[in-house]
Amino acid sequence: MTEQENPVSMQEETSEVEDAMPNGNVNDNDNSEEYSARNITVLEGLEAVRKRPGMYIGGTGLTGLHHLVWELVDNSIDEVLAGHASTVHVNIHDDGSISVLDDGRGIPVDMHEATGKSALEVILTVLHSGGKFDKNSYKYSGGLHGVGISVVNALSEWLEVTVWRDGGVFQQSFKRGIAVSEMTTSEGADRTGTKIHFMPDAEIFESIEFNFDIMSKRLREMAFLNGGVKIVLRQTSEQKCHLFEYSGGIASFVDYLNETKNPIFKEVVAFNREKDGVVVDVAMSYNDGYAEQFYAFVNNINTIDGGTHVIGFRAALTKVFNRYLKENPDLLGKEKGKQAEIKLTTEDTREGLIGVLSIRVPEPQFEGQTKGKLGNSEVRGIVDQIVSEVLYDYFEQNPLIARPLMDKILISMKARLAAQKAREMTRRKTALEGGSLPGKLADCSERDPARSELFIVEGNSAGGSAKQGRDRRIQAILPLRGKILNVEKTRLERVISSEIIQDLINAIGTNIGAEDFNISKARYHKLVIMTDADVDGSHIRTLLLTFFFRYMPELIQKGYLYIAQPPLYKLKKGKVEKYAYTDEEKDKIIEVEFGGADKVTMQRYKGLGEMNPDQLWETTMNPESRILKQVRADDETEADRIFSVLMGDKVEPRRNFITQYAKLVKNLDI
Ligand code: 0RA
Repeated sequence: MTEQENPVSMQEETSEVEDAMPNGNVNDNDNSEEYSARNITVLEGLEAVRKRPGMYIGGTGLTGLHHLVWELVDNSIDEVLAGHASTVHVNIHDDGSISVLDDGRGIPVDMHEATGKSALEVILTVLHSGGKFDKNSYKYSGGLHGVGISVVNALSEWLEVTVWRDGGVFQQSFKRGIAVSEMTTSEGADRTGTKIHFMPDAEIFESIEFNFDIMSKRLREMAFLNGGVKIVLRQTSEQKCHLFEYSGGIASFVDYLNETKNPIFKEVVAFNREKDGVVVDVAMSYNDGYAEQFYAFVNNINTIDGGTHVIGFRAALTKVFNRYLKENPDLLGKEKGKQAEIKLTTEDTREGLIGVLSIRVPEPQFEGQTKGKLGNSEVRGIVDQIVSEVLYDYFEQNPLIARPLMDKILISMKARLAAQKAREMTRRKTALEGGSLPGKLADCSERDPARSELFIVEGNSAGGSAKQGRDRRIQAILPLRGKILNVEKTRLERVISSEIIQDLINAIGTNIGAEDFNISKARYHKLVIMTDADVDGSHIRTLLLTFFFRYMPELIQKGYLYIAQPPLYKLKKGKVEKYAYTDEEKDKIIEVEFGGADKVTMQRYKGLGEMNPDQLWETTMNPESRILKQVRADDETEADRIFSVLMGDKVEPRRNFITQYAKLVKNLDI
């Protein structure tokens, strides 16, 4: 794996072109001449795109904006996959514009006799220009991908294209999709390739600011999914540069995810097969943890809601392990006799699994609200068959991998059965006692979850203040005594037998676990973690976040989880009292509001318990004046790595992480 921060060379590869065409300086000659028939087609196409951008790029928010880049990068990656290019450079320029450069063959520039236009201009201006020049007509295209460069052009305030081909340099400029110059030609190109440099149109997008981290994450993913492609992302203004190149493809992806885990076997199991036009690529590994991390892609698009390919994969996995067990009953040891009763479920085969499934389907149907789910029914059987066959053969030929893995899966099965028993007991207890709200919970009177808040409060004394200070109509308080379990190092059966965790689960009402978790049973739509502003408090907060991330991730995705921000200081001068939530704010209040430190008294709050109920209400709980930070996990892969590193049991990555990010650690969990 090669990823570098700020490598030595920050040179722009094509500086001579940059100089010849300064950013944004496009020749402004809005054509007033009569449009010929061909231009009308162009205009109609552009208008359609500008009128309903959502139909082409999914929306005009951050996702839609970044879609412009993915569209261009897809085209360049195709050129690499076809064997004509090696590298794709993506630059975020100082003015916020983007360029995508490749060293491929260059977009064709030959003139069409009939229209008097170059192929280049047609590709850039005609929607779905089709035919010979439309590479998308025969590639595997995904959801909104492959809509064409013309869509990017239509949604750009300006766009400049440069092609190096046949020893010449060809350039043309556009404004909002319309050519504002003829294609220019000059001699003396010593390379081939294509560069597209554009400024998104602020009239179309809610914001035109690109996000380096979003781009880095997706480009890394693209480099994994298209092994061998080299992608360089640069942002000169920030001196940032990431280089992604993974010759091992998705097996490298699994290696990357494994960095923070203890794999059961070193080798990543990886294979690639094709059947009925569907290409199936699998890479997988197991570790000694309990969480599953599984990513599924269709035509390079992350299918976060799964679909037929994932169903096929899971069915195959369960089948293969059950079959292997049947053929190798000695694995059961003393319980050999019970073989007939033992049936592994899909849950058993998913504990500690790190897997990437990447398939290519000629005509994918994406379903669901966010189009994150594959619907093609034929895919299920194809994936099932390929994975069953290949994986079973692999296990037969590699008993040194298969046997320890089977041992692990049998342990998972036993844990599942034990947890099931424990849950049944809890359910029975619940039924007997008629409702299982924890005794420590001071509930609110409101019954509508959308208007109810639960404060999860560290320590009993702070819990007492919170109970007295709260708005009892809408705010419930659950005090936690002591530290909660580190769920990263504990398996489910112990997690759910912990009293603190049971209180938490019962108060929230959703239950946990793949089968039992039910978001619609959430009793509050705001869960607020309120801990002291000291080391212990931040540890408890991280433990709680780990629990929510691992066992109730949907709460985070729905935006239900928050962190309270109690003030750090109380400042007083005469009768005037002020609260400061940061050190900067403290300095500012002293300077600006109190006119200097003279006669100012300052109290530093170390714990919530130091505030009386009124103060706690006013500073931290009152919806009118409080500050809450919403917990978000935009990048699940990164969040998983961070929790594994901080809470898992591998010391080395934690040490590296903490040294690397020492300054940032206080902001980690927001
Ligand atoms: C159509 C035909 C050919 C290449 C391309 C398009 C092409 C498009 C893009 C977009 C970004 N980079 C690109 N590189 C190439 C083939 C031309 C030939 O036969 O030489």
